[in-house]
Amino acid sequence: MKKILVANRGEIAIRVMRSAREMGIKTVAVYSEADREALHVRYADEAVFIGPAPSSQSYLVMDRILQAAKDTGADAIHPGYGFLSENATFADSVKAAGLIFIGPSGDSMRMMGSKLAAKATAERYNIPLVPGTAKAIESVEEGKSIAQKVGFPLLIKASAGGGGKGMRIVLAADEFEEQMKMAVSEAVNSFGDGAVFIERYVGSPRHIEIQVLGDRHGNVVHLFERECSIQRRHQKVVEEAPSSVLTPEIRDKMGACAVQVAKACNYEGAGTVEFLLDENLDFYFLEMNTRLQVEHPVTEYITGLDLVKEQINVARGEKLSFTQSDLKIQGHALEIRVCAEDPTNNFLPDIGRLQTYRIPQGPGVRVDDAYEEGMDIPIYYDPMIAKLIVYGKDRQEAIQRMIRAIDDYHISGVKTTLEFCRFVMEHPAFTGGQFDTHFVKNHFSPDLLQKNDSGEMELAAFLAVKMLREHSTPMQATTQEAAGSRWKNNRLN
Ligand code: MV4
Repeated sequence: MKKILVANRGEIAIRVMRSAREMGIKTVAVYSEADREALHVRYADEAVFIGPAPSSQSYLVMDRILQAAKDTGADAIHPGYGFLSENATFADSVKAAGLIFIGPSGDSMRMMGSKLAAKATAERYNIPLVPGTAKAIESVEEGKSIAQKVGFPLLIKASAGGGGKGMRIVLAADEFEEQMKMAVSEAVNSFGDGAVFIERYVGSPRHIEIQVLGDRHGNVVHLFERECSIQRRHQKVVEEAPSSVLTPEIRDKMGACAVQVAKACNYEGAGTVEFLLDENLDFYFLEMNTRLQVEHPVTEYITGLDLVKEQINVARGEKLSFTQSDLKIQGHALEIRVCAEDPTNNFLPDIGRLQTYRIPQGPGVRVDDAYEEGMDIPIYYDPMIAKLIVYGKDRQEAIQRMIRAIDDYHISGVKTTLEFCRFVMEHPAFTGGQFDTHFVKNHFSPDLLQKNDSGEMELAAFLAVKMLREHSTPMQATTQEAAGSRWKNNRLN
């Protein structure tokens, strides 16, 4: 493998290119009209323009991307996450064009893309599933009779859904028919596949996922778990590894189940097997994500591995260079997603220019981003500005380091989720490890931020200093920048 085209943008494109460069592999970026000045374009050895800003006309157009690979002589394509990363047709087309797809086969993706096929496969290997059905419900009558056995509340889920899409809760029998009809029509409209199934509703679950890695020779290992329970509307906000609740026994069992799921679909590359964990610490297989995930860095920190390098190695046909018993959890890692959203206004996306943008540094701090001060956040894509990842010898040190890193992160011009993430880090339910997927709904309200808005305090102090300087010694504080940096220095001294 000599040249990789990265079919993505933003932080993940740069993340992939960094590993490729360390391995002596050239990189090709693709970019849309909105990304002419983007950092992933500058970071790559070459870049190819692929179309207008909307991703449906650029990052999602398979032929454009395949043509760009052909034109630049790339011999492999890395899809990143999102966009075409879980598109089985794309994986097949890359292979058909004589290129290496850095990821699983189209067949593995198809099997796991169907939640029903995935559940049926897991069932054959005696992997625990939430009580319900691993078969499509054929009629309202059949559904009602299964619902009576499963009990209420229950969930109707779309087989082609995932990540929370196409899910409906049914609280009692008299709602079943209406909810099932809605679920089916939604599934047809959104996915072109009306197959639905039933699961008992787990009321207070934690979301735990296991990172797996497989090679072409049938070897599969797991790289332990990530806990992603702190989320909002299915958007993860905080991720950590290891989970604060898993015992070594549950971890081993869950890991073995995840490896089994991956083996059952001949999985090659990096993938993630998702589980729900209930209050009794019983776990249930939910689905498998057939891509590198946003939160992969926490796993990299606790295992010392570079997951992109591992993906590249197995895509070249190499055997995994380690076995399960070589792997050990070391320390604790946390990740927060720094998004251009206003946590005081229902997390409304905020666009605009990064007037100030300074990232935290120091031991155990990693920032995966694709922005510089002065850049605009484009409206066309994900509002994530950066991922802030920290590592510590234990969970407490990681939390304290995260708070320090958040305080060292300076962003102005757009509203961000930084202060909200700081709130999470200090909340007793989080520090005590007593939380589930309802954390944000149960513990957060915007007024809790405003009370403690150090950003606003800083701005007030900054303006006061600026006014003083402008009135007393105008030559010393000519720009906001200069006044701002003096204020920071004052504080440090
Ligand atoms: C569930 C559930 C409760 N019971 N299934 C949402 C995302 C998708 N992967 C599965 N999801 C859920 N499935 C049963 N039987 C609750 C959720 C769920 C959830 C899961 C993980 C992380 C966040 C979540 C937020 C709301 C609901």
